[in-house]
Amino acid sequence: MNKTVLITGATSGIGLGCARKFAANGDRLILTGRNAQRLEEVRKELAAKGTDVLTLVFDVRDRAKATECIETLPAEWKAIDVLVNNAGLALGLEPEYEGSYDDWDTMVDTNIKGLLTMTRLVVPGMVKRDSGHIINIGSVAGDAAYANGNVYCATKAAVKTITDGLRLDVAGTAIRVTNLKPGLVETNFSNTRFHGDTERAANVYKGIKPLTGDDIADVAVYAANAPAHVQVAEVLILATHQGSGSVIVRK
Ligand code: NDP
Ligand code: 8X3
Repeated sequence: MNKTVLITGATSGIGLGCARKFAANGDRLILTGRNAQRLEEVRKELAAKGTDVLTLVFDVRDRAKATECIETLPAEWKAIDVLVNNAGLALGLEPEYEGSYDDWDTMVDTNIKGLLTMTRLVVPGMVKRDSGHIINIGSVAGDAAYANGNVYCATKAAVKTITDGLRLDVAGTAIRVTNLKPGLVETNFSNTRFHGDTERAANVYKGIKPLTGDDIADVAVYAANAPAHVQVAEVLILATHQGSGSVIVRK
């Protein structure tokens, strides 16, 4: 059955992969992001293939704007079936004692507080309807810290705990809650992490075939379409030559 799927950070990488895969699955999409022009390009691409798309431009750290956008959704878009909390980022890769306060604030505000804001805004409607699915994009980085990953890893550990907490809180309803934990996915992630140092970013994916946004989206679409009694609670998705957050065998 067609679902209404809201994806945060749908302009790039895993979020864009999810937009394309849920569209191919026949779902209707609410795509959110900060870059209005990119969002419009994605909307046009998917609309050309027959997908009904609504775009919302806001930063997940802007709680007032996020609230306004969700509370003023047109009536026919209000019943969100699937929330994909994807918007997020890493900034920096350095020892904790040398980290940037600004980078830390941005990661905590986006990866933890932004995800919480969207959850708080969307899930009450799901509870009322006794129906829905929250798919949070966590990370292998949340399972164990890797060297110099410190605060980013902590935000993804928080995503795991927040996801587990929500699953407990809605266990009496038909709502399902999923934490997808990708390893190395080639997206704009490393460019952002290294503040636009494209050469350093490219090195992250050298000597290994990394995952793609589509690979993660495939798992999201599977989880959202599993039979109603099946709750895909957590999935760790690694490239074949990645053993853990810190073990990558390059050839
Ligand atoms: P990308 O940089 O390609 O995409 C990130 C998306 O999040 C972009 O659309 C970006 O928009 C958006 N975003 C970032 N900050 C905000 C914000 N404050 N408000 C709204 N949107 C925002 O990276 P990925 O696709 O790789 O990252 C998506 C998620 O996957 C993140 O949560 C990341 O932590 C997680 N992840 C990534 C892995 C990887 O190896 N790539 C592995 C495991 C998890 P904009 O263009 O405006 O910045
Ligand atoms: C992104 C994957 O291993 O770079 O969460 O932290 S990793």
